[in-house]
Amino acid sequence: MSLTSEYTKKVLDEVQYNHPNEPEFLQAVKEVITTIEPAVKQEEERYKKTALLERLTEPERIISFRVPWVDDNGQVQVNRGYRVQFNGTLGPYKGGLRFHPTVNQSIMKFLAFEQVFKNALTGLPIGGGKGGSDFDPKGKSDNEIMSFCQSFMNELQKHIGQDIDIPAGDIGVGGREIGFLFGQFRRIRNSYEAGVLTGKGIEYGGSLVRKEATGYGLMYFMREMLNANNINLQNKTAIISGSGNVAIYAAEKAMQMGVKVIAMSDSNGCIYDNNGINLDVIKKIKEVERGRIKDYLQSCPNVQYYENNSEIQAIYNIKADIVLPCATQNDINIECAKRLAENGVIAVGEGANMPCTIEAANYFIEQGILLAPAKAANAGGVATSALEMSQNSMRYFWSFEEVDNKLENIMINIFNMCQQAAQKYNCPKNYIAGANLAAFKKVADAMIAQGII
Ligand code: NDP
Ligand code: 2IT
Repeated sequence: MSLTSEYTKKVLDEVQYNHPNEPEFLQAVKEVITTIEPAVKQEEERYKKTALLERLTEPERIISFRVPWVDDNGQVQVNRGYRVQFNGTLGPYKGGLRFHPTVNQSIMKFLAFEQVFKNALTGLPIGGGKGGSDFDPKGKSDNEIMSFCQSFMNELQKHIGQDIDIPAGDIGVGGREIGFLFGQFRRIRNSYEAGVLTGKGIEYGGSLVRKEATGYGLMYFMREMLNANNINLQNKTAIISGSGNVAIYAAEKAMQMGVKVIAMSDSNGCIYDNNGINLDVIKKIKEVERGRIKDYLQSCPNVQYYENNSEIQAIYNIKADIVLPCATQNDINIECAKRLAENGVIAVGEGANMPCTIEAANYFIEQGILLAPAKAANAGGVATSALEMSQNSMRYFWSFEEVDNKLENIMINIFNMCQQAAQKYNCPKNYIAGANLAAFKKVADAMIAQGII
């Protein structure tokens, strides 16, 4: 798809010129600008005059800081921390923290940029932000994780608050890390500001269903998308990349919906069990032992394990009806997309953020393979984070069923918004365009209402 408006072309050129070393950020911006162009054209003069797209693609603030900490050998280590406060028009900045050695400014900016649109789709009052560090939690002791989290929070606490910016988890940040971060925040501030972080433990202000929310929400969205195309999930097979928080609870809900999950992975390789994966074993390995997916063979020796050793990750060679990329960005490139299409995939649901390259996503749409886009399909996590904030403000909590019902309704609404926007702009099965158009309209209107900020 090429741009036809002078204004969108100019903005995209400028972003490319200004950030040549930020490929992930450029990719995310390019996808949004190309798909929202029809809406931009309708109000081009107004957007141009108010530099709406220039403001939309420039973060309000980027914070980057040193994180020194002491390892178990007494050696001082230094990492880099970030918080990108991208757009606070709809509410306080909201978005996760990622701890992974690949973290850099480009990845932080792409994630924060996407979060602005995702959060708009939830319909809840949250702006978009993201943060994290190049710290690698793998192989670290609990003591090292705590030492790092405390040092990270010593700096981050200057920039967050329940009405300012509310971090949560992402890759490498789960309940354990949020606990250490919250403890340090509380200690420094000497105040119990429960709503400053989400994904907290249930015993100290966390919400039921937050742990499950991204994966469950993904499957609620998938069900709606498939229903709208007269396809039933029952008895379909699925492969799920990753075996972390999103992958595990996508698998759990998929199984509850009658789907047979036959493969899951981590960055080393995948397990394949044609009889269906035993999720209890995966939970034990990943949530309790923090082990590798290969360890699955110790409990279930008769399954296949394939190491990743080529451009296409091993899991994507397995034939299935449904593919749920739930690991990381750009997992599925064009070669991988073609392989999946050859294998007869019906639908792809993006649990991870930007797991498909632009070429791969366009290829799926051209081939009539249904694609549930990340900004919409994985919004259940942040939506439930916003429900956690509501409960913290009320100093109250809801039951599992109450939160789950709210989550389900939010995901149904998000699907309907994507579908309606896609229809309105004449691209009926392009839910990426639908998601971006619906979210853009909301953020743009609010930005204009708030003046030149
Ligand atoms: P976790 O840390 O719990 O799990 C990440 C999983 O992805 C692990 O299995 C990990 O394998 C795999 N993975 C990570 N990086 C790579 C890589 N470079 N190559 C191959 N595999 C990799 O993270 P989450 O489940 O929370 O997050 C997964 C995705 O979902 C991310 O894209 C995240 O941004 C997105 N997301 C998360 C939400 C949440 O609420 N947590 C909400 C919305 C989106 P290994 O152990 O080998 O590294
Ligand atoms: O990418 C995401 O939406 C998340 N990691 C969840 C963010 C949140 O604030 O719950």
